Amino acid sequence: MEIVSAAYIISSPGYKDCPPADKPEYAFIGRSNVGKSSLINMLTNKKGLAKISSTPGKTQLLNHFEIISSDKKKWYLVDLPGYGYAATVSQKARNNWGNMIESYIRKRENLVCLFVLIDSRLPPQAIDLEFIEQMGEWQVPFVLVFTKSDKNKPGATEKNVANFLGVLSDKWEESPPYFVTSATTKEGRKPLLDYIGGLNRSFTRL
Ligand SMILES: Nc1nc2c(ncn2[C@@H]2O[C@H](COP(=O)(O)OP(=O)(O)O)[C@@H](O)[C@H]2O)c(=O)[nH]1
Ligand SMILES: [Mg+2]
Repeated sequence: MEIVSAAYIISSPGYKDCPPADKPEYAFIGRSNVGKSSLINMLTNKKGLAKISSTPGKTQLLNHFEIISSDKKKWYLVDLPGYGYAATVSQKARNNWGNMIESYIRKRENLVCLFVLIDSRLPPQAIDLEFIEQMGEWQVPFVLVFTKSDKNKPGATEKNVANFLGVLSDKWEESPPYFVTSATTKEGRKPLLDYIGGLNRSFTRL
């Protein structure tokens, strides 16, 4: 599958404000700066499509992009506001984030797959493990995407991925599906698009 066109639609303050839930939807979440916006630009081959923010945790909006792919399907990509804030972000803003993300993730009917982005350079981080734990409690399936693989020395990505999956296996019977990506080298682009293409084929109209 290849992306034919990608367009920014709207930024919504909450799930109720999102565009009609009439197409399959894929959302990206993860720590601020993990590479969510860069991944969307890499997948769509459009450099400025999702804004690459230099002020982590500032934007608290759900950003919808409408995609048309070579198989003539229409679907949404969503750039979600990240977790893990600068110290300057207030408790109120953190609670807002939590409420907004919980309603979006648990109520958005057309959400086919939640991609949780993890920095491939780091050992397992508590903040990511906590978020994943929360997905378990909500019984929301997810897929992992290990980002920024271009920044690793040979072997380091594999080691960090294995460590991360190892920690998850203490609590989960099955490992989640995962991808390794780089917005710079475009590693992982085709596997990720093909995965979405497969899910789009099995999406039944709401
Ligand atoms: N080398 C490299 N840098 C990346 C990659 N993905 C993101 N970045 C950089 O990491 C920073 C944060 O990226 P951004 O997409 O804004 O992260 P977001 O906050 O999760 O949306 C930016 O400076 C990006 O250029 C990647 O795959 N490789
Ligand atoms: Mg971003």
